[in-house]
Amino acid sequence: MKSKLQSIIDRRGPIRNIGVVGMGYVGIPAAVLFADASEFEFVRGFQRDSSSSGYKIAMLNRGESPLKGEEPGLEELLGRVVGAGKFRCTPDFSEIAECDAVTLAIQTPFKDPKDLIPDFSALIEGLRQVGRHLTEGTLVVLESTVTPGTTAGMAREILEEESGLVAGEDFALAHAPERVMVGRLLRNIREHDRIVGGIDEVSTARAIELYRPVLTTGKIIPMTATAAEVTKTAENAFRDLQIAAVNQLALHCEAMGVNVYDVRTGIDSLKGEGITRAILWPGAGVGGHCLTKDSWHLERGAQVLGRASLWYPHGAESIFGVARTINEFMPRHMVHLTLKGLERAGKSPKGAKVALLGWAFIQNSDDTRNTPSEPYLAAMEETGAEVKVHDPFVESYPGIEISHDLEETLAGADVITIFTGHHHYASLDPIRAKELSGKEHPVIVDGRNVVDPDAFIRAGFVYKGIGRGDKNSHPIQQ
Ligand code: SAJ
Repeated sequence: MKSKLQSIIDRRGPIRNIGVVGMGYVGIPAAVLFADASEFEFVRGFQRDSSSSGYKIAMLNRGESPLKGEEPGLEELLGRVVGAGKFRCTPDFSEIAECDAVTLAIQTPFKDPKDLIPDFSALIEGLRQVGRHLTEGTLVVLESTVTPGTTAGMAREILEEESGLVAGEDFALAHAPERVMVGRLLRNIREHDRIVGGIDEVSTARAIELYRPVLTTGKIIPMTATAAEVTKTAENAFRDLQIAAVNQLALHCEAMGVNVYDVRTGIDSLKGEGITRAILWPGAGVGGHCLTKDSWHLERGAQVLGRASLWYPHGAESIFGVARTINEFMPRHMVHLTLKGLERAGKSPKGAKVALLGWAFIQNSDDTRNTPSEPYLAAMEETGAEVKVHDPFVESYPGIEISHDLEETLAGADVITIFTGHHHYASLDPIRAKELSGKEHPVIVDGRNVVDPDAFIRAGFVYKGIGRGDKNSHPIQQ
């Protein structure tokens, strides 16, 4: 016996008109790829005409991408679908009523991860807009990373409240989390496998119809909406955990007088079916907008959905929470290494000049979201140090002066701290750096294993490095 929803969908026919809500780094590539698929007739990009981002509407309709940074193929594809009349950006949400399928790609940051309350305000606004103009048989898909339970819970309630329709009976509802990375947006959507989770079988099937045409090598992985939410948050929680594990190992190696990178090479050599170790890289900290929040979304999901049935070994904290604590500790460990280095150089931190190299959260990028350099800078300034920041990729950052002149930043420095593994820093010359510092024993703190410790020690530096238990107590060369 066909469900009511299946009958409505059959009467409506195949998906032809698509709406994408949220013209950001997830929504724009998704919209142009739907528009480029011959299976679909027309795609609307919905964008609020707000003071901060309303400018995108006219830009997109001219075939210009408002996204920063290089996105191979995006502008050319955008120009093509706009020229072919298959894509248009609009602030008129009433046009949702024309769409057979609507996806929402709206950011879901945390106000303060500690209280586990995400800021869903933008997503809620988007859901209300969609709900107000929702028609029978439409498929609604959340692409944003959300706390497990949101699609079948809050999102469903808002859509039903605004539309007067019933999810799973009058309209289809699913979660298909984005897995895109800046710089490879189109490639990721086409080539990554796509998790597609409906609140019921009919919704899942309808969502598969929507996403299959844009995949090239990627396959569809169907599941329930809540399982899809757990998959997305957990795939990042697992990465955060892997990084925390090697950060913890680095701290142990420092204490045991061992080079963590030798240990890493040894562990990584264990290769073979089912025995390979996924050991990542220790470092000065974990930034970005994915790993710093997705573990908290997962934890909150377990707390809210799991409720009373959630149970850990007596008194234990969730391993994902512990991983976050370790990764958030690493910038403080960099402060500890800096202060220990200054102590060895016989210098007080008060008034010490620190050259902080790297403000982006990831190497060779200008992306500064949740950069671990920020807590380091704040903590060092609290000790009375004067910090100058250098980053070759970052144009500007509110309240922080970012220099693009490395020699100027190094001039007079008592400490050089490498926070981001930009390739520029690999060629840092110890002799020149010492000259520029003008100090007898300047300190270098390497947070990303970028420089050769012996070269700097020979030049008279006091060296400290994450995980470098073999070098952190070296004799100081006169
Ligand atoms: N980091 C380490 N050690 C490592 C790897 C990363 O300290 O071994 C640090 C980086 O310096 C950075 C932070 O962690 O500060 C995050 O790095 P990331 O490589 O995970 O980059 P993200 O945050 O952009 O993660 C994204 C995620 N993609 C999506 O959510 C769609 C993640 O799932 C991907 O695995 C990651 O990109 C990737 O592999 O590029």
